[in-house]
Amino acid sequence: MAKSKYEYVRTFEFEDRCLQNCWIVVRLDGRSFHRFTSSHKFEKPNDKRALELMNRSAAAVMEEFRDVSLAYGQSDEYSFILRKNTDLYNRRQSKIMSAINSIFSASYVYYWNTYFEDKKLLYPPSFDARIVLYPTDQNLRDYLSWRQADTHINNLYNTAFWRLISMKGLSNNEAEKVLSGTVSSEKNEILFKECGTNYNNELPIYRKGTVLVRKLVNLPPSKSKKHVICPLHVDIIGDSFWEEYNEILNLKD
Ligand code: DGT
Ligand code: MG
Ligand code: MG
Ligand code: MG
Ligand code: MG
Repeated sequence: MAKSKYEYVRTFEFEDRCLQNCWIVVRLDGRSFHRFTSSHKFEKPNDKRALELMNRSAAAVMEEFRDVSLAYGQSDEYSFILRKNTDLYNRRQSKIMSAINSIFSASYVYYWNTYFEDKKLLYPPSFDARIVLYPTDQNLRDYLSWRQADTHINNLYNTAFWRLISMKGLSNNEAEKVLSGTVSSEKNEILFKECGTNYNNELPIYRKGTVLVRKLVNLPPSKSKKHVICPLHVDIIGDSFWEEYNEILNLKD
């Protein structure tokens, strides 16, 4: 077919293929969720329904793209890990990142009512996205450790902050003063002594965030096996998770 004289505009497009042999990490983060969570009166510091809605939306991404081998979420963010040798969209960054963001954002709206039956969505939520490439398995594990350590630091602070307000009647400023300059062990102690809360008894989904993995399960009648996406709220910093799910790092093709 003859080319039109307009065809040349394609030469303005640029090559944005992700470097080969690297883990591809796509991280989404809610845009201005400070405002979104307050407009929708999310429970503080954690709204379980909101976290489950995030997990459902992330599972939708994994249902669509088999090359997403793991996802990790906390607060208003989700990270998707694509296997090193994925060929998805010829590894084109903009395609991968925009498709994942779009599936996730549309799912967040689509499933809103499943999780917030009594709450109307007041305006369209949106997410930003970035792609980061990690060349080594250690880099990837350190990335995920960084996100889970962030979950811990924020959740310990937020739990102590809101308990001081709701159980001790402190003002926001007073609670902030009590916590300023404290290290983790001191926050644990304030929670225990002042608020009768053992931090370790808080829900794992709040303390650890959510890891989505694929598990092979038996389907009883036919004894066939099927991959299902499972949410876990476990430590991913230590070695035991990676030993149990060793196929995530060792997948060849
Ligand atoms: P950004 O990401 O720069 O567009 O701005 P934000 O406002 O989204 O800031 P970010 O992502 O650093 O912080 C997430 C906000 O979402 C933060 O204000 C706390 C809020 N948030 C996340 N999960 C929950 C929840 O379960 N309950 C409540 N009440 N707030 C939450
Ligand atoms: Mg942000
Ligand atoms: Mg945000
Ligand atoms: Mg965030
Ligand atoms: Mg098209």
